[in-house]
Amino acid sequence: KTLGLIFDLDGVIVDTAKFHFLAWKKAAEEVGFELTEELNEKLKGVSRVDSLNKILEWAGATVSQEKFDEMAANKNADYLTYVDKMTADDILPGVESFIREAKAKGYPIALGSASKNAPRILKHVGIFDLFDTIADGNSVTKAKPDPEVFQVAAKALNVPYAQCVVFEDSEAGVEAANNTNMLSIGLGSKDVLIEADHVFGSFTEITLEFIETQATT
Ligand code: B16
Ligand code: MG
Repeated sequence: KTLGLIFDLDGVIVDTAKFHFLAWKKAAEEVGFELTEELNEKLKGVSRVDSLNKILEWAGATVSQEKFDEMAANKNADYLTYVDKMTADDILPGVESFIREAKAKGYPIALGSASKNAPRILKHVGIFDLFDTIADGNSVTKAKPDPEVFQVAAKALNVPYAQCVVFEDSEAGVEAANNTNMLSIGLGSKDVLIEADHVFGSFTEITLEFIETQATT
């Protein structure tokens, strides 16, 4: 039976969280708030609009819709200056070879990310062509932990939800996968990703054989 493999982007394929952090930190300064790395953790996997709403809430600030849109646009422009400097060296260890091996075995591959910049990032690091479909912030209306983004990916791959495997670094993403009966593989800390079916520190520790056994039993 076939398996659909769905990969999150930030934290799974590349570490763009550090660039989001720098850009949000600058945006937060505009409303007199200092964004810490600890608070930045809460922005992982969260959409651009929801991230700005959280920051304004932490800052105790209210802004007009016009200012809100301007802040979000400036943050994104700032973020893209970092993205545009990315190269193949920014791909996280082990993930590209894992995808290539899975592709060689005929498994369909999808991206399932909250980012609206996903195609641009994948093209920058040179692996856009490895994906059969891209489900991202432009394809959905509901954010993780709603499973919409993974369901859109599975439908495009034409694989039943129960035969899909999701690779995620965020709690919301793991929850989203679990909410639609997909196998959830966490990338990160076992203490944080407690809901994941399995957790690994990095892709260098994951074998395709292990995923095949877990997904078919
Ligand atoms: P953009 P993922 C998420 O990516 C990031 O983790 C999150 O910090 C970011 O706000 C979100 O994408 C939206 O990104 O501003 O580029 O549309 O982990 O879902 O791949
Ligand atoms: Mg992520």
